[in-house]
Amino acid sequence: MSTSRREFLKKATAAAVAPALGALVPPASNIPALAQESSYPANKMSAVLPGVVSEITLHTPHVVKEIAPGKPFQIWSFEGSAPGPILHVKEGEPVHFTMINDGGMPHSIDFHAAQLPWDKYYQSIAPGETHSFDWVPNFPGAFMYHCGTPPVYVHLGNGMHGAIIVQPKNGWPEPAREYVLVQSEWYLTAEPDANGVYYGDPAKILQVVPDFVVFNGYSNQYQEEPLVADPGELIRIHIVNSGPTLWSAFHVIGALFEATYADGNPANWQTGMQTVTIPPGGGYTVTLRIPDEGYYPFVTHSFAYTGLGALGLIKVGNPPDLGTAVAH
Ligand SMILES: [Cu+2]
Repeated sequence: MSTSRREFLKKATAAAVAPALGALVPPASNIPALAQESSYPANKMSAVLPGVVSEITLHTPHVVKEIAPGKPFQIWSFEGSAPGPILHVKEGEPVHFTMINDGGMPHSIDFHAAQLPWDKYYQSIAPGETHSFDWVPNFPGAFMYHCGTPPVYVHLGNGMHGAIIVQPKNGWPEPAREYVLVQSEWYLTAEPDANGVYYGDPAKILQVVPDFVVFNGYSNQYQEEPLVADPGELIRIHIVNSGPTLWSAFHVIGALFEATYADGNPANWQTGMQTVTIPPGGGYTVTLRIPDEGYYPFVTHSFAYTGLGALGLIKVGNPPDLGTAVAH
């Protein structure tokens, strides 16, 4: 298939899906009007859980990427995206970590999965400096990592956060299709600069008036590119809430969670849950098995925020185009 044909189909699918979902969550009035298409790359990422590593290197470049259609934003990043890369390590296995500050201002690291003295390991390093240490993840789970340089809410609000998944020593009882979602908020300056670029607005972060609430950094990105699964297949989703401030009420429309694990630890098991509460700075792992083919939206069920970009889809099997299904 040609690129233009593929692009056309992608846009056509998105256009067909959008009205149906629009009825579900009317856009909130404080979403800024869409600007012209920009030439900046989209801050999108795969939600698929990557393989386990024992070496982690994080650079801290400041980059401009679109965080929603027509909304280029200056991100303070780990490795050029926000959230930073999904990290996956194993319980009990040593991790060698290196941070290289190429961001033009002090930055730091804080691994929620680690047990380390803050005054020694989590201090800011200056631009041009490198910081390295070894640590061992002693608890399995879905954890946040972030820059902890003051003011922390500004470094978080500008994108310096991510998920580190610690695989249980003995693995999970059953293999599954595994995804990782990081929920976070974006707070934009009222106007872009001369190049059309928006910046983080510290006052709005403190007032908690987000322009976007998103999964993995980009508004509604999994409507166009849904997570996929087969009917009856076990799906395991690790969710981290990076905030900076809002709670997540994670819910999958049309499904129930077979198992839920607070902070992603297999010991924290519950069953039959409909919605899980994830605090800022916390995580959850949920499993579900969806019997019937179709589209299953996942949201934060905190509905003042759902329409700000916190709605994705799980596509189970090969259902007909959603727009067509609704239209007929
Ligand atoms: Cu920082």
